[in-house]
Amino acid sequence: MIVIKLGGSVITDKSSYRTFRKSVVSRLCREIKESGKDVIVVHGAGSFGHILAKENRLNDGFKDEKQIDAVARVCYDTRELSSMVVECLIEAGIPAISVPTGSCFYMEDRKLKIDDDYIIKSMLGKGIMPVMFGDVVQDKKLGFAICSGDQIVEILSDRLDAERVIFVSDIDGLYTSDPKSDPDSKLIPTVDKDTLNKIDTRTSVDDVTGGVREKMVTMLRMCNSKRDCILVNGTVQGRLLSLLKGEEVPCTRAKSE
Ligand code: IP8
Repeated sequence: MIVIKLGGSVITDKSSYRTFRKSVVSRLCREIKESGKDVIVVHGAGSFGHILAKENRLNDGFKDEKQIDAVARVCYDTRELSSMVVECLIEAGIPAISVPTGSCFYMEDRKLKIDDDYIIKSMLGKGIMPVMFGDVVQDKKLGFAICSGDQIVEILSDRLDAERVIFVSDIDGLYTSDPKSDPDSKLIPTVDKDTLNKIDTRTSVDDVTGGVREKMVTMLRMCNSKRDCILVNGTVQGRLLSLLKGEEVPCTRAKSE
């Protein structure tokens, strides 16, 4: 099983509220289908989640009544986004069902809990892809909190014993500095804890669940001798497909100790 996270930066325009990149998502879904691999997709929230979540400090948990409208709005927006992603999967010939994280599961102090994975495994057993996504989730300690798609990826990879995890983003991988502002920055093909500590991974885009550094830390935590963890650019046509086919592509791989 391969777990693929379609990042918010690739499926939406993160700087513009509720802007879905339909043609990019359709192409990525076709690439997944064409690879013939056993894949489960998780997606981020992008501009369908982060803008309002940040404005209303939803990741701080319940602080005042004024946040409640925003909780409902963000849940509405992320569900709409997920329906659009699932539509692209179905159009590509992949039967998929959106499984809203905040409607099916809960959190405890910002940690996602999936006590019962029957829904997920039952769909998979029937050849249906359950699609989970970054969402506002009810939290037993904080009232509610933001669950990032990365957290979901981490849990699913363990539960489904994934041999590979691919984070699809809008950059080729991890760079020595921000490639959007520094023309001399270089792609790092393999990253370990030491390399990560030495580089500058600040990003300019607002993100309530962390940027590239957080992603790398997650990737390093998830990879092991049996599980590969890779960050790849999904905005380049055919790159995900090549990676899935086992070809060499520009990307960053997390290296286990
Ligand atoms: O885009 C964040 O999920 P992510 C979810 O995977 C919300 O970090 C609602 C901001």
